[in-house]
Amino acid sequence: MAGTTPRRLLLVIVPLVAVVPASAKDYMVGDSSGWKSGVDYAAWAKGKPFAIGDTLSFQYSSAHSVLEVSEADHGACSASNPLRSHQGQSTTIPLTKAGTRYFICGAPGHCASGMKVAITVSGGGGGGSSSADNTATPSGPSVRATNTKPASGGATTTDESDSSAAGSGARLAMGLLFGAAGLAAIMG
Ligand SMILES: [Cu+2]
Repeated sequence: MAGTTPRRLLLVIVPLVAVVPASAKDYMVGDSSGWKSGVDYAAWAKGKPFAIGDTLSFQYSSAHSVLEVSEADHGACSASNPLRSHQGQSTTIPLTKAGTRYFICGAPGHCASGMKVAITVSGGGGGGSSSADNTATPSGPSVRATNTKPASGGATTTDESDSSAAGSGARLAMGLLFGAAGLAAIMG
């Protein structure tokens, strides 16, 4: 009874991979410019899909620092009451929860000359509609699953009934079914 065809294996693997969210991303603040004066960090941060699990990486010279501050202190460039203070020319900030976090440089005048950035982290789980892979159906919290299913389904289930042009929900259900069946085949 070792009848596990390669196709079955594929059907198992694809759904499992599709469900796992895109791997955590590390954002180098300022990209190749790093953390220094004269960079427009608002422009840098704009539109970036910061998500829970991602990290910020600040790379800077010893002239600078990274202070996490309140929204008010970010707006006022006040370094006198930081929530957290980082030095050492390389600082990695894990984005552990949804919300906006504010960072400025603690060196006098640097925040005013642009060393300030606000990072808005979107909610975790399925809510990440701002992820890179929102192509067709921006409908529910399971956007990732439904989006990837038609592509993989069309590619792999050639001999199965490919007739269902109606509704990605049916395709999703089918995909899960095939996945479960394949899993059962492997387990059993
Ligand atoms: Cu600075």
